[in-house]
Amino acid sequence: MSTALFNLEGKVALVTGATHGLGMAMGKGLAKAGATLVINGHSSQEKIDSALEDYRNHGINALGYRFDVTNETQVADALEAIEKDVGPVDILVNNAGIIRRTPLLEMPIEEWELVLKTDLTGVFTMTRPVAKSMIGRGKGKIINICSMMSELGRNSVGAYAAAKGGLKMLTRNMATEWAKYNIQVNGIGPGYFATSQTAPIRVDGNPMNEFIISRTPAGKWGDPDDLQGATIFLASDASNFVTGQILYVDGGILATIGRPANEV
Ligand code: GCO
Repeated sequence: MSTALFNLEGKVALVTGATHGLGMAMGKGLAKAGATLVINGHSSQEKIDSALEDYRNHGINALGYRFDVTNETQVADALEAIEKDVGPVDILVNNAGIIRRTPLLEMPIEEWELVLKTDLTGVFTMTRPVAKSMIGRGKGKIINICSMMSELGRNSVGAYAAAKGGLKMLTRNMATEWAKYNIQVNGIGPGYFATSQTAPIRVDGNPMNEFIISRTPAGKWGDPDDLQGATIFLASDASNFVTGQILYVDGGILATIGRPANEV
């Protein structure tokens, strides 16, 4: 079988929130498949610079741009700079996101709005100008990073679940409206991965740690690099007739109701 289908040479791939964790792993995967990698970060230039050094240590000459995906002016300015530096974006991975773990009855409205704005509206504001440019070139790939919370609820992550549930449907509607322009829009739903975002619930003694390991048929937390295959597939010609799909990479969590603790 030819691997040309998965070859991303000549493609410019922008991954938002790619200074660490899942975003960095997916970025490295796209670069390994030949893409010119462009990363976004928001919190600090230092974080972007140290991430770029990490990429260089892996033989990847990525470019980094600091901007807020929810700010349309900053997005427009960044896309203009990216197009001048490396060309228009062919592959967009909307990974930037936050989580707040607060029960709904106690969640301040500001916290609710910040999570929905970053994790859902941020995809809308980041994607529209990129999609317009892709329409002009008659092709494009958009990958939205969803979650188990696109399907399942969990105590304390209500705003995040609302955003990720909404993102699943935004993905399907973008796919519906833009398929005629040869733009494929799909989602990846990571299960529970060992990242800084899950670190608070992945510590020994935290009941969530044991629960996730027992609830996941694979019996372990995912390694961020486990997302690279799905990302390359959805970014490549191998998925040219795949759109509006959410590919869950979750070690089997969504496939099962779980098992009793003492069942081997
Ligand atoms: C949590 C976790 C999850 C995971 C991921 C699962 O608190 O339950 O942080 O949200 O990060 O989104 O798909």
